[in-house]
Amino acid sequence: MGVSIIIPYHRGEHFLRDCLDSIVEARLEEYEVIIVRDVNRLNNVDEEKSILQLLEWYKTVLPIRDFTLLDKTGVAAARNLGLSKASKEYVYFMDSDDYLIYDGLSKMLQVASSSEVAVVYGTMCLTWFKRYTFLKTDKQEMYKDSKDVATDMVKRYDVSDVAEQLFREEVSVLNMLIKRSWLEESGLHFDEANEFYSDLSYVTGLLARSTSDDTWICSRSKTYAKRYHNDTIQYPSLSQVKANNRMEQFLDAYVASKGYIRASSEDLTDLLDEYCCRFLLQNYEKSYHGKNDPVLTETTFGAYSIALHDMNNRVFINFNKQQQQILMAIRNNKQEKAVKIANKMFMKRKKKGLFGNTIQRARALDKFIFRRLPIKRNWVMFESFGGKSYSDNCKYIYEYMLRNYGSEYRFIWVMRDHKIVIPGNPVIIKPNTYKYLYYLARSKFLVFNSRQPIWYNKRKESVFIETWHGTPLKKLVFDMEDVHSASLTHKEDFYKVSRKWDYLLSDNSFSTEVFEHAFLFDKEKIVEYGYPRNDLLYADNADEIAGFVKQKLGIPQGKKVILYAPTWRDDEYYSHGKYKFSLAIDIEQMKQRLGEEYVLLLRTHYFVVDQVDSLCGDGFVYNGSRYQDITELYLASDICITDYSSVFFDYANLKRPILFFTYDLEKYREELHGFYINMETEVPGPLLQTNEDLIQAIEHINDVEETYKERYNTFYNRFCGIDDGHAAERVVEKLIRG
Ligand code: C2G
Repeated sequence: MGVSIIIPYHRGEHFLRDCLDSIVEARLEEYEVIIVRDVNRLNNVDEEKSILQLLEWYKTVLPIRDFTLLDKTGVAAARNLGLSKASKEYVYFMDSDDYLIYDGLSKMLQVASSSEVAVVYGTMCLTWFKRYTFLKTDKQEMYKDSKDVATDMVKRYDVSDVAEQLFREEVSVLNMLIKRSWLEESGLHFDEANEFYSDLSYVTGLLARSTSDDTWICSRSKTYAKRYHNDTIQYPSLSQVKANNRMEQFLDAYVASKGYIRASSEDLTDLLDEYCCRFLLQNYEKSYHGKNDPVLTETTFGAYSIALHDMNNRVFINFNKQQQQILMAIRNNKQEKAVKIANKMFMKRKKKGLFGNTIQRARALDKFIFRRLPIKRNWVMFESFGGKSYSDNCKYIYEYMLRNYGSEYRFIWVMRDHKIVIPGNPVIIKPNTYKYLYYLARSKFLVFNSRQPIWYNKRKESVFIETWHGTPLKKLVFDMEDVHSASLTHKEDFYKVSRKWDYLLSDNSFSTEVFEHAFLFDKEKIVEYGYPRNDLLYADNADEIAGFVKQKLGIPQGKKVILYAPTWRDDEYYSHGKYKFSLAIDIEQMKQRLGEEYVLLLRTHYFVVDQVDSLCGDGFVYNGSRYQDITELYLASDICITDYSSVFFDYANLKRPILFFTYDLEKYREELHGFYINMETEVPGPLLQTNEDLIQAIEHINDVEETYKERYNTFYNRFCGIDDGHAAERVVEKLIRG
């Protein structure tokens, strides 16, 4: 009793690795893995080389047979070729971006071996995450070693029950263990002309050919993880591909499916017809609204009309009144009427949005009023960390403009807190208000340091300067495999938002390179001028500023300052964008051993919402978290402790000692983010795991400096080489005045 696992592959090595790893660990006995590569869809030769290497490696642990689709393309052709090569008693289709859950498939095989079964089909689990993350979440524990085969698996179905279950969800051939001889007798093939919906006619064909002697068994526990893709830009799944021929393709699959069903099988006919109506309703409205959406041509509309004509009236009862009206209009070939009803439904929803939803209302206001007003050539709008502070690159670009061209411009600052004092008397507005929209629409120059709202519609005449907020250590956007903390559509959203940036500021050539792949950003638009926020670190009056900052924070001038500025942790949060803070430093110990000479200045990341006031006030710990600008805190400090924050790239400009408190390095690197540089060998200071290590390093800070001198210099030259105190000047003179 063996199984041929058939996997079509065209792109996405990281997906395939997960898929094959899951087979390695599935505890299968007799099996073969048939991989059919669709080489016509590869991006380049390197991709080809790399996948061949990968397969060579996996061949050492798996019985892989690989084949290539030469003159054909598409998942249907790949599956047909795979089927023709299969040699085991059962076949099982997988997609290369999915993976098996534990030993589910081997249990399905045990069930198959115990009786004469045509098909054993498992239950799917839909997930956004890679296998590692999926298996780590507690919830998945329940699938592990789940019950024994007898209680867990064996549920016999008659074919109409199976059909009902499949048509209620999605008709797919995935996760079905099918007897090969039975399949061959059926003479079915996947329709190679159908790019998106070849599963429909194939599965309907299987159902239609099943007799009451053919047993189907369903597994109740989940055996297969089907992945959604959060990178729809580089790796869209078949269902995420934007294509305008979907309506035709679905209709072809529907017609072919209908051809397989025997006249007597009314149940199956109804299920298929209802499935078709649902597809039509879901896609009909889109077909005349969006740019990349499916198109419904007149001919196809006519063909759908004929299809609906042949359906039994009882099918329509399952839809609501308005849906029925649309279906009837299509059935009667009345295109105008169908559009009118669909539009009415659309407007009803819009109207609800217009009066009940702030974003919809804002959009309408922007479109119909603000964007029709002329753009103001001398208005410059600044936003730092979503309006959370007066800080970062934006602050220094603003202050340079204020000093040199103050009278020529009108400045607008986005600030959540109106009480923060900003020099130069700019217009202060709150984010996401009508005023915000108004200034966004009318300002010629927009200077931001993080993302602007996704709904922002840039005007051609405006200039959007994205200054970003740090040299990247942690992997960003398209270089991250899974996105844990942001929205699941983070990659697509980021892509859309970043297409509106005219310039992206970079601090060094390393960042430029990273931005190119992490943001899929055009190098031509990246300006490598250094960071304006680091200008202050080269100021002539740096000592004076340091004294002033200490005074403002109440730190005795005679004390040295240890700045502790960690980053945020993706898995420690209250809700999206609201992160927790847990202090890993033993303050009492540190105070006892270092309190004579030092104070500790705590600075939490701007995502963190926990207040640290309760930890301060004993003359040793000071709160720097409400301080607007961290660059001023750098100046006031003598040593910086950080972890995976981009803080150290900037701090290194001062050439003062940096300690890395990396007590959760493995977790952070492996699970949460991944890094661009090697922390062990490239950062300009020691990686310390415990409180004792930290204290000892500070007690012997001169030795630490000596040990890391050479590495610090290399680091400085690589990352701080452009910063010279004139970055703001370069931005303003070249991008705003130039
Ligand atoms: N920051 C701060 N206080 C901290 C940590 C960070 O004020 N305790 C500021 C610093 O200016 C830092 C910036 O926020 O450079 C970005 O913080 P990171 O910790 O690097 O994290 P993140 O916001 O995820 O940005 O390319 C940079 C990445 O996008 C990282």
